[in-house]
Amino acid sequence: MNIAELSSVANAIVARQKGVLAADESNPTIKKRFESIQTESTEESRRRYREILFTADGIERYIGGVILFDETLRQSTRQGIPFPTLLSSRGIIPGIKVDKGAKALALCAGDKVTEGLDGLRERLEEYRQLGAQFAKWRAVIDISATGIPSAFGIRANAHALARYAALCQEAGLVPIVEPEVLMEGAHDIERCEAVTAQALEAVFAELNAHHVLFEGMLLKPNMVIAGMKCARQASVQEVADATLRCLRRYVPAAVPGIVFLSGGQRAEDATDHLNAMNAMGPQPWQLSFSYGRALQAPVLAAWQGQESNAAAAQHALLARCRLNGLARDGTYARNMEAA
Ligand code: 5MM
Repeated sequence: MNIAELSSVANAIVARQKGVLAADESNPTIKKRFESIQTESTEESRRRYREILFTADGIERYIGGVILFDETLRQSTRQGIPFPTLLSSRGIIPGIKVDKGAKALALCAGDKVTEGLDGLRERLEEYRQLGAQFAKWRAVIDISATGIPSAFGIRANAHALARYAALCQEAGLVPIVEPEVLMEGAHDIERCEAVTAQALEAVFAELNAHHVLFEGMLLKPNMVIAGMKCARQASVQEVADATLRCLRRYVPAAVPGIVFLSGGQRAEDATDHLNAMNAMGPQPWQLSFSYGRALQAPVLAAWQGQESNAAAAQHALLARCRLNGLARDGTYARNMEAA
């Protein structure tokens, strides 16, 4: 493991004003996204859509890394330039989603655990040769029903995340560690904070036990937020306060960056929340974004699967990236949305 290299890649991804574009939708997920714009999901439509994203002018100012799906890492532009080569040439670091999704945890009704550890060492070697410099693994923690997650469910996911992270560092890839407490459900913000705290505590204990170097990783957590169906939605400042309180308690200062997922928040809300946290002054870690839907929803809406809309889609992506770049500095304001 080259500590200096890992730490330099992790820091480059969260350099000033920069964050991550999560474009690692698995085929079932991208199919759903395309269905929302009446577009068929084929290998070529997925390739073209990702090409539109990755060739958008100016995004390199705000995007330090892009997370790719296995298929996308192997695809190329129309001119035959492999996507990882294209991204690297623009100063954007290519990354790869390496988990194989969340499955039911045996004998633990309602809990899920993310799979993908078998053969991971060999896959990481191949991904590195294909140009990936970082990886991502997502654990899914559902809190929509009583009794879940169980303490064991949290531990099983934390253990898997730590085994993945150690394998990544051994292979010279920066692990993005993503324990996602889902927004689905009617739970209040207090319950989200309690479960997020439990998850982060377990994750960092396992990372430590597995000798993972905190300086050479990034954390991708949920924000602390009320469930989508909760009658009382917290204010922007309440979300910022609760999220920072929780992170300060459980995330070591040695971690270079925290790159939030958006989890189904509206794009403007995800930007607003990130901005509010950065406006609260310097923190031990960079506070940034690794948004999927909150960066891409406006792009899909502009694109509609039509080649004639490609430029508009790229414009929408750059606009969203720029606003999140401002939120990295705490200088975003809602009235900039119309500009
Ligand atoms: C982009 O979506 C990622 C892959 O999802 P699936 O494995 O379900 O297809 C997802 O892991 C994503 O990176 C994070 O959830 C962040 O995306 P959001 O949309 O929550 O910002």
